[in-house]
Amino acid sequence: MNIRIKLRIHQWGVEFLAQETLKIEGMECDHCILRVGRAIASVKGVTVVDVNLETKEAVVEFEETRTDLKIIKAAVREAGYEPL
Ligand SMILES: [Cu+2]
Repeated sequence: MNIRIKLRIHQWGVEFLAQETLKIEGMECDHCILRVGRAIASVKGVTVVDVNLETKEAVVEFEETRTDLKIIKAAVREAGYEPL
C-alpha cells in the first residue's frame, strides 16, 4: 500500500490535501471533459482537477477540511455525468 501525504503551505500553517481518482461514466468528447472539469473545479476546496477522456477518470486534489468526495461527486452528477 502506497501511503503518502501532501501538504499545502500557507502563511499560517499547513493544510492536508487529499487526492482521489474518480471513474466517471458518460464522457464522450472534449466538451464532456471540459464540463466535468469545470463542475469539479467549481467545488470550494478543490485545488487541482485532471480529467482524462481515454481512461474516463478524473484525478482530483482537494483540501480535506473544506470538501469531500461526496460533494465532488454531487457536482459531477449535477453536470449530467455519473461518477462511480
Ligand atoms: Cu461530449
